[in-house]
Amino acid sequence: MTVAITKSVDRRDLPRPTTDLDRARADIDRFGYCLLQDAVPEPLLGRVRARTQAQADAEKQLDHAFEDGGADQQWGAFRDAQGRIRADAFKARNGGVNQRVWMLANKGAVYHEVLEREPVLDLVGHVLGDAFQLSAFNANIARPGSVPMNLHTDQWWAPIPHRPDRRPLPIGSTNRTTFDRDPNLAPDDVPPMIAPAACAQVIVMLNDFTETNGGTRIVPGSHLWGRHPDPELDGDIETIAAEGPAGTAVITDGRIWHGTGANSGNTDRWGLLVTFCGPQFRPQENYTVGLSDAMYEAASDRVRALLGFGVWWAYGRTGDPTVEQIARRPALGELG
Ligand SMILES: O=C(O)CCC(=O)C(=O)O
Repeated sequence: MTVAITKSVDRRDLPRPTTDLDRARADIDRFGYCLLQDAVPEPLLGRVRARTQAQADAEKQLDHAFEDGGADQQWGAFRDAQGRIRADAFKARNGGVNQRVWMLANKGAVYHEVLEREPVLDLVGHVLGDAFQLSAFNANIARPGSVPMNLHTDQWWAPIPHRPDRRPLPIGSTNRTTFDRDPNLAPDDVPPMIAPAACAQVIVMLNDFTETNGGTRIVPGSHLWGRHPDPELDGDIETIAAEGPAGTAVITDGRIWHGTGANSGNTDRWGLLVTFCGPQFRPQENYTVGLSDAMYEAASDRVRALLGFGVWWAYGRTGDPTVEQIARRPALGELG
């Protein structure tokens, strides 16, 4: 599909930074994203930025940095053509330009404060409803010279509706590059039924995002097209850059086509990527295993629930299905 945005959407209507939650909800519904200004206000923003900078620098110094954004470092390309895992591929010495800092829920209590920002949770709830959990919490530092990230949705794994007379791709055979699609549909056809949003991403601008420094590229309205972007079909699709002042968050419906922009400027672009998913899905980061004792102790009940310690209609339990939150210890074992 090579639709120019201007064919389907008047650019003057596109989301702009706003603190008006009604406007933000309407933008998400219509365009698949909104720009929530002051999503993380000062002085919290400054503390988050300082912590992120210190963590990123230390990870780089210790050779723990994960570096993508080079021509051969597309995020998700974890295997080579033979299916072998590409250990060590995501390093500056192998062409990586950007830096990702993973699992921020473990890297400072200040990140838990970000998770408790009410207006952000309100808009995530607008996309996902009453219950949701954290799926991933990372930083993405887009550095000068990076290439654009491939367009993708954040719910490539979500099952899609299918006609009863067509056997769908089994859900366990779906992966980052292989999606189910009805062969009877032309690339430009929107299927009569599409899958709902199963996740929502919050991209917090730690410094100003601009087109030049790699502001997230978005295809407005694509959340309602019912398919994933395909590099062959959609290589020349028009995108816009999410731009806004530091502290603004891009809050997306998980079906929106998007990716990190190329940084063609000379300063870094600092963003937090906070992804939430419905309670029935598997989060990207496994907090129940990976969270440190210190960060577990520091977390409020609400943050613990977001981190997967909450039990949702008996899912996530370690024993008794009526408990609200699981304990951080082994469940009852062999007796008698
Ligand atoms: O860094 C960005 O602007 C977006 C990154 C992104 O879309 C992702 O990592 O899934």
